[in-house]
Amino acid sequence: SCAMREICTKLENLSQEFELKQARNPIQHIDHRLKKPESIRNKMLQKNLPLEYEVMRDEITDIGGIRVICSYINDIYAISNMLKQQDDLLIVREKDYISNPKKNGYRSYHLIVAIPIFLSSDKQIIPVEIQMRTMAMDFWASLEHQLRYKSTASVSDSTRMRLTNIAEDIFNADMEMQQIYEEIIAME
Ligand code: 0O2
Repeated sequence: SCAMREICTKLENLSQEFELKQARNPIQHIDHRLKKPESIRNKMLQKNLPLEYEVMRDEITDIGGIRVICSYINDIYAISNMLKQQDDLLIVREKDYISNPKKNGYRSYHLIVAIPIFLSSDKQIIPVEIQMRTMAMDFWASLEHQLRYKSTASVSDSTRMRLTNIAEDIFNADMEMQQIYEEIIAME
């Protein structure tokens, strides 16, 4: 939670700077959550990992999770590049599910960063997962998460296909909005 707080502060600083310098803020909002012990346990079991503290510390990199909701797709890459330039952050992993969506249609940009946390007697390097997506991608992912991803009930192939098609439509809408925005900016 310390690591998550530090990264949230970094994102809030960027957001405030944008607010001051530019006519619009590419960050719509920032959410964060700490993964519940039950979810950590389930994830370790799913990955066939032994339920040991050291294994959890090394393998589960999204105990602290931050979600950054952006206006346009290009904003996501802009924010991610800014974070990558911060030299106290270590980039552990980058997963671009926007350019390479998951088979079910899931789109989002994931960055796992690690940050040093200074405790009373030692320094720990703690990972945090940052998920960045547009408002439209977030709408899909939030509902799909409830409907299918976490559900034990089986979902038919045709329902899966419908969800994938909606994700594709949403991506096309995001691209179109981005284009409209760029056209309007170019006219100013
Ligand atoms: P929760 O409840 O959101 O925390 P890997 O690192 O590749 O071994 P991992 O960590 O599953 O495995 O990586 P991945 O695929 O990048 O997924 C990380 C998180 O992205 C998930 O965390 C979800 O939050 C989100 N996510 C991934 N795939 C989907 C998807 O198909 N639909 C939705 N709605 N969200 C997805 P958790 O821990 O699985 O779940």
